[in-house]
Amino acid sequence: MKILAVHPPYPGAPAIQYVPLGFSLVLAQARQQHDVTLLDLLNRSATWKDVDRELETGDYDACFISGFAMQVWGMREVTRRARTLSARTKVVIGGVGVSDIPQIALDYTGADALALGECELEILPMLASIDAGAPFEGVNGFAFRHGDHIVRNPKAALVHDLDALGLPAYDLFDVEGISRRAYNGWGYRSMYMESSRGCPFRCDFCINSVLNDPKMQSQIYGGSTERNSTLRLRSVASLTTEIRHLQERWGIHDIVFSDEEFMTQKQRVFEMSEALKPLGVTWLTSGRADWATRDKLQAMKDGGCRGVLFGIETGSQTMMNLMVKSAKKERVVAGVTAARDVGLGFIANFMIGHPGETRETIQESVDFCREMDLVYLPAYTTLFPNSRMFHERKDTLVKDWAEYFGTLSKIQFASNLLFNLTDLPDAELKRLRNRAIAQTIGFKVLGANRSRLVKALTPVLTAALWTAEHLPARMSFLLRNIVRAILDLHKPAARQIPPYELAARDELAARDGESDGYEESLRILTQDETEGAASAPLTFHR
Ligand code: B12
Ligand code: SF4
Repeated sequence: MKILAVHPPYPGAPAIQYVPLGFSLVLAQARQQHDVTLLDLLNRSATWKDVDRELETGDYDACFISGFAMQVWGMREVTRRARTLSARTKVVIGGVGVSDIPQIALDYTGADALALGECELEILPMLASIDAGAPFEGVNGFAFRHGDHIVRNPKAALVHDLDALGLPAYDLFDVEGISRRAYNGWGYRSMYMESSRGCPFRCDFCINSVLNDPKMQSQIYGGSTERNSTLRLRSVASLTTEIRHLQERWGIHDIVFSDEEFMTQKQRVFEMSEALKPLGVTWLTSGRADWATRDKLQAMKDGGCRGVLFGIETGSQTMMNLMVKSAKKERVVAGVTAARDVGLGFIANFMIGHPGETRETIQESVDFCREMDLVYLPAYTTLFPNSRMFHERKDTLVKDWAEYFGTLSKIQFASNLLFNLTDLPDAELKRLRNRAIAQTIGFKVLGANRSRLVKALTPVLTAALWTAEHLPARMSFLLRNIVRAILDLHKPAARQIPPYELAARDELAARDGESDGYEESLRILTQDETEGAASAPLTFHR
């Protein structure tokens, strides 16, 4: 069979570029028995014209599309084109943007079927069902259109032996180009890699609040499902083989582990750090600051780790509790201090605007950052599918799915307020965010005890941040780079690494003005709006 795979763009953030691991594992399964052609619009190696040409001339049996919530608009666009240009092609969508909202996503995109989460082992049976003329029937892990209703098959079993999956289909992607791009590591030749799946926690804005909650699982997927997202580890041998492959084939010398939680498994931290040492790669991973201890961080540093991405989210214990973080502030402080002591860099990720956020809790985050010598650069808490927060609020907040997905795809939500989930007025939340950033920059530059000076300068910096938000993208990047420079200058060695968004500046500048799929996507989105398919502005019920 012939399969066209499409990785849709995220027009709101063209600097975000990476090889999607879940999708490339799915494609690796498919091509064991079938021909797979990939068009990668997110990473700018294909355009909408390529999509049209392939659909028109390729005579594909199936079209696979994958993405996060920001790419669901793109899924609809691909499906729309497939319907016109290649009516017989079965369109199958998957990825975290859609996997827990089968009815909504199939209605919105018009696709034929949808993957209900992890499903590598069901890919070949699914393709066989299309070939046999009974598409998706009896294949676990898929919801599909049947006449005028949606059939939801049982969820697929989790993959327990990750080693058995083999290599992701890296070579379908432009690894050469992507690995050099800033999003994957400033100045590194870097690739993402999966060393584990799952996380034992249930933070309510995260996918694991759904995967680790049996009630939510049965509500969303029905029938019997495995009870949680079960932490599954790849063997060190399979990891080192994959790293050697990446080194030999593409000269990769830096790995970003896509693991959700690296810190809770102590022995694993030691084992991995030891195994990575002789490979001569640098690496980055994610983990909870409250589980970071000196011994783990030291082992990581000795093993070549160049930094860890701490999901701190907030400096307020009240907010940690409301987010169901299961974290104690003292332990977060201890983790960040340990990273500083050991001299290991870290990215401190923060959010603002989670339900329950108030003036006081924002001030607590500022105070926390002041004490810890951190800059507070929070992303607005965003209502994404695949979280408890989303399922609890979607019916009251989202009035129109076309508006929701259209808007998500064209904004950089970290700095744009999509939904105000707090009781604060929108303008005040935005002002408090800018003021909080400004204050922590002030304390960082002038010193934590220079309250008066910081107080005097805060309105100026806040106004500058406000102005930056209303300036063209390039100017706002300039401002972010000033923040980046401040973070970079910080001593001692264990500095707060700027978030990805900041690291991606040159990418945008270099590509500015290039005519490719992104400009075309923005044009189609605007056209959608005028035709009322994704009309702005969003309307919210509160
Ligand atoms: C690693 C990671 C990243 C990496 C991606 C690395 C990579 N190379 O893939 C990077 C750093 C790039 C990243 C970026 C972001 N991320 Co992220 N990320 C993750 C994380 C921790 C793991 C993803 C992963 O690899 N999962 C494992 C794979 C195997 O699962 P999977 O992707 O779901 O794929 C399986 C199935 O869905 C299905 N499938 C997938 N596609 C398809 C297609 C077809 C046709 C079929 C049949 C099946 C299928 O089969 C796959 C294999 O079983 C997840 C959390 C999570 N558990 O998913 C968050 C997560 C995906 N990220 C999230 C977010 C919000 C972001 C950012 C916006 C953060 C930011 N502020 O920059 C950006 C946006 C990127 C973008 N597309 O625009 C959210 C997404 C929310 C949503 N519902 O869309 C998640 C879910 C975290 C959360 N909040 O819970 N992320
Ligand atoms: S610790 Fe991180 S990965 Fe785990 S549930 Fe919380 S946010 Fe998600």
